[in-house]
Parts: sequence; structure tokens; C-alpha cells
Amino acid sequence: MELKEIYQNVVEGQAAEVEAGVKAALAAGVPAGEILNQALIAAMNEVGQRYEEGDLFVPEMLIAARAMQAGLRILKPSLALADVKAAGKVAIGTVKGDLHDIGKNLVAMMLEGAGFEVRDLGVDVSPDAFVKAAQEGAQLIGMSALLTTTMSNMEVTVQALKAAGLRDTVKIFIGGAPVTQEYATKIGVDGFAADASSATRVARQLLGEA
Ligand code: B1M
Repeated sequence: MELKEIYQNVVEGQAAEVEAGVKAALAAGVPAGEILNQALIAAMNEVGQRYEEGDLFVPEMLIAARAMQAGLRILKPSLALADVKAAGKVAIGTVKGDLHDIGKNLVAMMLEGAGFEVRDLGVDVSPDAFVKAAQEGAQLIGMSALLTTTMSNMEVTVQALKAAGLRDTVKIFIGGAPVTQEYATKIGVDGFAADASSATRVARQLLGEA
């Protein structure tokens, strides 16, 4: 199957076709990095752009992201063998007290689609768990919050990273419906993203890859 077909199937959210396409491309000897960059990541870039332009909506973006992940699962062992360099290591989670994960999952999927190595810490993530992830090698910490009452745990986590002496070794970015750039500036994090596709752009900028 051609890369163009895999690309189109990701955009259209056809997970089974993407899986079959990636298998066929690998069997035909197409390098894993080429499938990743020219089909999966390129397609998710288009999806993200169309979402920002209001041409696609959250459900379509989720379905496309799931199709991309189906392809990624097939590709992952070959990528490890081919030693394709990850764009960076990100640990992402929804902050303590907050159980909303749809937006966070979408951001995580988009980051994976953009080539980042993503460690999903889940929901209700304590400041200590973010600190541990930083100690274990995360270069970027991503925090999501959907409740005005849990947003303050973003600042608590920043303080915990500072107390652990890790603030200068990681970049931090935040997002979620009630979160704003103003709030990000106030609590001293490095970036804010309003949605999943701008999150990948912010992550790239923070690691100096934009
Ligand atoms: Co809840 N809830 N909820 N809820 N819920 C909201 C957030 C609320 C606005 C509804 C309302 O009252 N209108 C309200 C919050 C009010 C406030 O704080 N101001 C609310 C409330 C009050 C609650 C409970 C307290 C209700 C109760 O029990 N009394 C309770 C809290 C539980 C808890 O967390 N401790 C609760 C529970 C739930 C459900 C479990 C039922 C369910 C969550 C299921 C799940 O996530 N698995 C739920 C849902 C679904 C919602 C709404 C309806 C939808 C949220 C969502 O998934 N949006 C929501 C109302 C609404 O937003 N319209 C609501 C779609 C998602 C794709 O968008 O998450 O914004 P979003 O993510 C976006 C961006 O924000 C951004 O990118 C994403 C994609 O573009 N983004 C990031 C998100 N994280 C990012 C991180 C980044 C960068 C960008 O960098 C790291």
C-alpha cells in the first residue's frame, strides 16, 4: 500500500486500513521512519491544522488520532530497531483531584503522532508523581486540568519540582479548558497550549525543534 493511502486513511480515521497499510508497507521494505514521517505524522499535522481552522471537530480528531495510534503500534518495534530519534521525552498527566482525561489523551496522542516519546501518567496525578517522572528522564512535563478547583495543583507541582531541584532541568507546559496564557505566566511555566495540535507546536518550540 502506498504511503499516500495510509496518510488518507489516518485523516479519515480508518484504523483497520491504517494498520493493514503499515503492515503492507513494512513488508514491502519501506523504512519505518519514512512511514512514520511521511504518512502518520504528516497526516496528523493535516488533521491538527484542519481542526485549528474549524474544518474538523474533536470527534474527528479523536478518531484520526486513534487510527494513527493503530498504525504506530504496528510500527513501534521497527522504529526501535531503526533507532528513529524521538522528538523528546514527555510525561503528561491530569493534575491531582481531576479525573478528566479526554483532552489530555488527545494531546498525548498528538504528541506521539508528532514523534515524541510520551509517558502518560494518567489522571489525579500527584505533584510527587510528576517529580518522579522528571527524575526518570522526562524533558517536558505536560499538565492538564479541567476544573477551576484543580488548576491550583499545577502551581503546587511547579513548586514541588523546584523543591526537588529539578525546575531547571525540565520544561513545563500546561493546558485544559479553564487554563490561560495569563495563568501560565502567573505560575511560571514555560508554555501554554489551548488545544491538542498547538500543544505539539509548543512542545517542539520548548525543546528547540520548531
Ligand atoms: Co466534568 N466538568 N466534571 N466530567 N466535564 C466540566 C469540565 C465542566 C466545565 C462542566 C460544566 O459544569 N459546564 C465542569 C467544570 C466547572 C469548573 O471547574 N469551572 C465540570 C465538573 C463540575 C465536573 C464534576 C465536578 C461534576 C460533579 O461530579 N459534580 C466532576 C469532577 C470529577 C473530577 O475530575 N474530580 C466531573 C466529571 C466528569 C465526567 C467523569 C462525567 C466526565 C469526564 C470523563 C473523562 O474525561 N474521562 C466529564 C466531562 C466529559 C466534562 C465535559 C462535559 C467535557 C470535557 C471534555 O472532555 N471536553 C466538561 C464540559 C465542557 O468542557 N464542555 C466538563 C473535550 C476535550 C477534548 O476538551 O478537555 O478541554 P478539553 O481538552 C482540550 C483543551 O482544553 C486542550 O486540548 C484539548 C483538545 O483540544 N488541553 C490541553 C487539555 N489538556 C491539555 C494539556 C496541554 C495542552 C492542551 O498541555 C499539557
